[in-house]
Amino acid sequence: ATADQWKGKSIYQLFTDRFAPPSATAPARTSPLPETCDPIQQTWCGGTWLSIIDKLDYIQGMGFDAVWISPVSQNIDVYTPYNYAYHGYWVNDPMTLNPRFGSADDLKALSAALHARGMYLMVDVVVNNIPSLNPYDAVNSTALKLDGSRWTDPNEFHPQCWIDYNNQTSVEYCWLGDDKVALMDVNTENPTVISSLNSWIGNLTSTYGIDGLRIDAAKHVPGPFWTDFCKAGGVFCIGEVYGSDINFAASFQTQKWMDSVLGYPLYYGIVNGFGTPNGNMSNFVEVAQQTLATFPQPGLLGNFIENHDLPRWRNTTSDPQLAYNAMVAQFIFDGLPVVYYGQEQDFSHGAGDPYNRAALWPSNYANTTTYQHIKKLNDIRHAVIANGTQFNGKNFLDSQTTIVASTKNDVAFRKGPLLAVLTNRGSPNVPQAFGVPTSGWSAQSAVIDLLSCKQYAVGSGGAISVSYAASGYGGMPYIFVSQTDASALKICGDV
Ligand code: ABC
Ligand code: CA
Repeated sequence: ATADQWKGKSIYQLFTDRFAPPSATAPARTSPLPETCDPIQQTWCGGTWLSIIDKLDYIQGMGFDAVWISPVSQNIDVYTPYNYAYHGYWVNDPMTLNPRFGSADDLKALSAALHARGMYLMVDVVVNNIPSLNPYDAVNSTALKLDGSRWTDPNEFHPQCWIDYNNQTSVEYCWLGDDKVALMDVNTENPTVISSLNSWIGNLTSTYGIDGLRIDAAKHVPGPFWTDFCKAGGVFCIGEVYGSDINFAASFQTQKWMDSVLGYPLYYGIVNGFGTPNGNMSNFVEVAQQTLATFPQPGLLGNFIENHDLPRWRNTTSDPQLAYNAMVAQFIFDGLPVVYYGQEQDFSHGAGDPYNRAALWPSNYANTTTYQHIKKLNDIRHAVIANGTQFNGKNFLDSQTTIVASTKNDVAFRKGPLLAVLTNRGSPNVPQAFGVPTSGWSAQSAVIDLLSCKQYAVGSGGAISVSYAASGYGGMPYIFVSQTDASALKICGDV
């Protein structure tokens, strides 16, 4: 699928090994399986491509229409100082499927099951690096063959050096990882490497019906490599450009290296703004404005508040209302929401890798308040998109977010017909209010908050005011639409 077809999708990110256990319909491939799955053990918990199919109702029931799965290629299957390659990122041969997760038919079955539901499949791909346990002796042909590396000619790697993050040349040519598990840097300028990777990626997407690619470690490869790679893949490419630098991240779009990148800069803005009670809202506003001004297509960014490399949101911030506000920013701001499995279960165990990668099944896939909140946010997006609801002649997807008002604790932004009114005050009710002077709607008209389904009156000059004094409601987020739109959207029934 193209970038245009992805616009408006909403993505659920999962680790194949950790999302769903093998069951009667998706039998175990490795046995015996661990009884419990403790992430600290860093070993396989047994999830497979077939077991994902068993739980698609759970994902689709939350309103997602795309699933990003962890890498599908073969990994080193040996014990390392960081234990085992359950996460799938230690790819030693991109061109072979990882038998831990199933067969070619199983991956096709997953793709077909998603497509039957009108959902897209996104696959994580790792081409920058190949792991080695012998960093200082890794790049010789004997060692490479022993490691089962796809590349066996030393010229297919860059010489050993560890990355210096202050130097972009080093970021591109030196090695990720460390001397326990080195990630040898693939020579992505070598013509053999280029042509085999390009023909492989075209094959992979067509053979398995893959609709989009998440490009691992995108900033570690000279950008022009990706232009041809993504063209060969023939589908939407979204890169991982880990860091807060907006200009650098935006260059992937401006230089046309790939369609888009994950919204790392906005992530830091959301953390700064909503990650602590009374946090730094002006930082959120600044990052949001720069993001909108710098990316040619902010509507294609992948917006997240946690992932497999970062702390769980609830690990650093236990207040549920801060999480609900952060998620409204994640869903209503320009971009595609990307929710990391477990976010809907309020997983809080996880200050980082490997704790943030717990198995989902101990949650019993419960219908939590957060699951419902996410479902509501997805429903709202789907409804405004499907209805083509307009504001000033533009619909939701075609209009760019504008910051309408802000204080040191609050922010209001509009995207098309929706006005999000958010705060970082947190749960306690306080005798304070936030007035948005010009909501965009006319005085005396009525608006509906789609989250509470309550009606609010627009005051003189088009002002809307929300109070944080209501007992038990405190600092909840609001998503306003005009009453006319609300009745068309049906999110709140007949209003
Ligand atoms: C293993 C162990 C860990 C151990 C680690 C050293 O080795 O499991 O316990 O701590 C895979 C596995 C990991 C594994 C690694 C290494 O391989 O998943 O479990 O860790 O063996 C991608 C994937 C990631 C994957 C790889 C490798 C790449 O999402 O899961 O890891 O294929 C860098 C890369 C980024 C990479 C990330 C893990 O490391 O750029 O591609 N992710 C700075 C840099 C970033 C850097 C980040 C973390 O540090 O700028 O480039 O990411 O090292 C902000 C700044 C940022 C700054 C952050 C920390 O602070 O704005 O720039 O990021 O304020
Ligand atoms: Ca590289």
